[in-house]
Amino acid sequence: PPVIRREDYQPPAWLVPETGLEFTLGIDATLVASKLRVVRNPDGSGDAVLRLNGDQIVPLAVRVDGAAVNDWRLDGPDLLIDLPGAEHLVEVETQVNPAANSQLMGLYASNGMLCTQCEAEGFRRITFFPDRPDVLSTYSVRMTGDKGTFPILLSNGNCTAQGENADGTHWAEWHDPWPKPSYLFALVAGELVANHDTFTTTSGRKVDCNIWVRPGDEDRTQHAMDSLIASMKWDEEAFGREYDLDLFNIVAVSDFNMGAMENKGLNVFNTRYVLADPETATDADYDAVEGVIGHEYFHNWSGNRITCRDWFQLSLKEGFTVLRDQLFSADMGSEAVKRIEDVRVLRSAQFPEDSGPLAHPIRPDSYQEISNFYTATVYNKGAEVIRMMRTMAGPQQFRKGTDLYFDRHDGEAATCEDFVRSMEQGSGLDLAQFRLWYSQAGTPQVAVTLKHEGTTATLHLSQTVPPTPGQPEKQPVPIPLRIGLFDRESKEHTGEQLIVLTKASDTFVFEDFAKLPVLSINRGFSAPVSIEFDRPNEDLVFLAAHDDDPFARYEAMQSLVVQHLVAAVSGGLNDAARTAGRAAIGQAFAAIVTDPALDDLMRGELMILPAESYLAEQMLIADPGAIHAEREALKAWLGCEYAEALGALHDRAVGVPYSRDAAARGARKIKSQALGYIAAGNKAEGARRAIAQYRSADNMTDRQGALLILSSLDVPEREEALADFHARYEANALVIDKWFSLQAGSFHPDVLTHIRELAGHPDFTMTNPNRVRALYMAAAVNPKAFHDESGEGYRLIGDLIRRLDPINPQTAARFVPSLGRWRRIEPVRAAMMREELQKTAAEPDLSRDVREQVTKSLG
Ligand code: B3K
Ligand code: ZN
Repeated sequence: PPVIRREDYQPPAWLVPETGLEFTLGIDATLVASKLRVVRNPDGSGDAVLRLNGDQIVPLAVRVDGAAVNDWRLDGPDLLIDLPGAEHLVEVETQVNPAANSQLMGLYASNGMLCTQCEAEGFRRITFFPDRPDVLSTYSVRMTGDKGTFPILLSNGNCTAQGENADGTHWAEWHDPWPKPSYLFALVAGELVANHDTFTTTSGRKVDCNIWVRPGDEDRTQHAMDSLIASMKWDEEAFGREYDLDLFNIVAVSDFNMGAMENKGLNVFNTRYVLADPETATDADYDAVEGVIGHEYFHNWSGNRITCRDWFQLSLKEGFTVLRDQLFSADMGSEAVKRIEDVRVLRSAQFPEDSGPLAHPIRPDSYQEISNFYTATVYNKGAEVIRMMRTMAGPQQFRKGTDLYFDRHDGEAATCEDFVRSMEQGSGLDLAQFRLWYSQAGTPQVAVTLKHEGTTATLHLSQTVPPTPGQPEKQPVPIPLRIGLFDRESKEHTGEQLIVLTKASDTFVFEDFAKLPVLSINRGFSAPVSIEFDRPNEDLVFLAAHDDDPFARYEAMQSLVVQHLVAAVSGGLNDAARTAGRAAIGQAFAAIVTDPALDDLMRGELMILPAESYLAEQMLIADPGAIHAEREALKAWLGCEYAEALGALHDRAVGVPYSRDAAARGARKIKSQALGYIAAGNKAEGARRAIAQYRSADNMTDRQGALLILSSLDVPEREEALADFHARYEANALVIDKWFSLQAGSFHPDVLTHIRELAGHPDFTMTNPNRVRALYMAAAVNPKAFHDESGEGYRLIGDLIRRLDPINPQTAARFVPSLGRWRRIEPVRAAMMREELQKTAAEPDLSRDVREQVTKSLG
């Protein structure tokens, strides 16, 4: 497959200022007639040929300026038309089969309704068009369909007219006044009901807000509506961005490849990020709904009003919008907890990407299939890169930078460079060297030493950016580090400072320290780097108990555990060292469990042990079996050693009645955390408490929390609870997803057998991405299942990729990176992982999506 390169960008030869689309809707045959006003781009190549992209469609009729023409031709999937003049009206008719569209790109059927997904290149599966983000057009849409099947007809912008025909069909016309790229087009038709509310913008525009769902689901939409209205208000206050249409529609669909899509005025969502009530959604689900609703809404400015020039600039909208949704969620809840969660996601999803065969800069240089670049690097590291600018500039200067960016590029298809330049000029930062963060892949490593002599503390920092595919040599990047130096006696620091490491290595001197201070570094995770700092356990215990930066406190606890487990796994711990290490961890853990000054949400966060994938990341070659065993052993030791305190914590939390306030959510969080440790330390006691919690639960957080514990235990209560859960929620697909996922994610000794049985369960289907992810993604990220020494876990995922690829290549490709980690895994497992990749590579009709990921993973 051809490689598309950033450096080859050419402006479009033709522009399409206006687009008219007429749909005659049918579940298995929809007719699409387009009317494109095309004009030669004065900044284009002057090419007389109009290239309209297509994908698995054929032109049924082609007209230019009203007359049928024959001098068109196909170039692979694309339609080429020779155009003599500077401006023409081009009309093309085509037909698609939504019911047969299992890829869920373009126009497809879900649950009897019709919907679209066009980003990145799905529009070309609906009609022929210059399907690239720098061709902006105003869209007028007319659709006609059976009134019974499609009572609701929606598209972007405003509904301008509607009516009924004598034959039982009806029609609607929609017009979107804002020019947009084709990837933001959307159409939805089907039986839907709305939760309706209004929001009045700061300048007085009254916006009708609708959350559309299938009849029966409307009672679970209030949280989504509240989140939408909160987002609209927040963006006005935090970024000065106001909504720009009189209507904002969100539609929930159950078959969807990712989370949601920011189509102009008509966001399409995966049901899992819309529907929530206490009975069926966990606290984490509530947070995810709020975060994703915010994210898609914020795209209206960072993505839609200013879009991307080409797909290499994806992080321009995604990284920035992730940062915006992170700041929003932080403002809606606990800033400290949100920051810790965001870092956990980055470390478990992005760090492995950065250190593996698929590593790429946040602004990639090339791709074969753009769908493969909707990654944690482009999204989450992209957000971290913009967050660093904010840290260096300060929030006020940063806002000047974003204001200038929005002002200057409104209505344009922009580049990452445009953003950086606006930020530079608006905020006053010099970002010359900082631009390397856009072009270099890999997580920088910062080695730290702190020395003390007389009254001087000397901090020495040195950085290396590891080589990544295609980038053997790296330059130093600017690394903003928030630091604090703590006096051991007073337990206070001398004031936080921001230092920026710009060179390969540098020294920073601090005066007036009678003794060696305790260094708190990368506070708030001010830079997305990994810190290498060898220091005594007592310093980490000190910070875990006293650091006033909540992230740093969490980090100290994590480092304490990471240091210990890495040493244990590498066989570097004698009995004495093991005992000393556990004692230090225990001391910090006990302080966390009992500290009356901590709120429970934060306590719950601090109690979480580092993920096995993050531990593996710390080792050049990891032995997943040993990591799992050591981590579980530590958990059991903590559970045993602190049984009493954990029991008391669980009892206290059980006594807090359900509500959505922070205290009650905190109680539920520590309830599940405590239960996990108790069960690890004492199976019978864990089972006893878990089944009691399960039976008395009046909300999904508690019920799922208890079931999660039970599903890992080999006890009779396990089957009882799982059967009850299934029977209770049979009719609710999102909850049945949980039922699949918690079993596939469990540490039960027979987890692989369970997964195999679940794959044959009547509720399992390969055509619904939520269900596929519920079973197989849970398995792929479950170290016990995936890395089972038999290799069964690798075969499971390999088989899945090969079976899913012909149905839904985009979703299939998402499973490849887990196998692609083989180079960092011990040789016996590595060989089995590689074998699955090779077996996949040998398939003759692999999609471009899977082909690219597999080839790079083997390469
Ligand atoms: N922009 C979409 C992602 C589309 C993914 C296409 N493969 C959702 C989002 O990031 O908001
Ligand atoms: Zn996004």
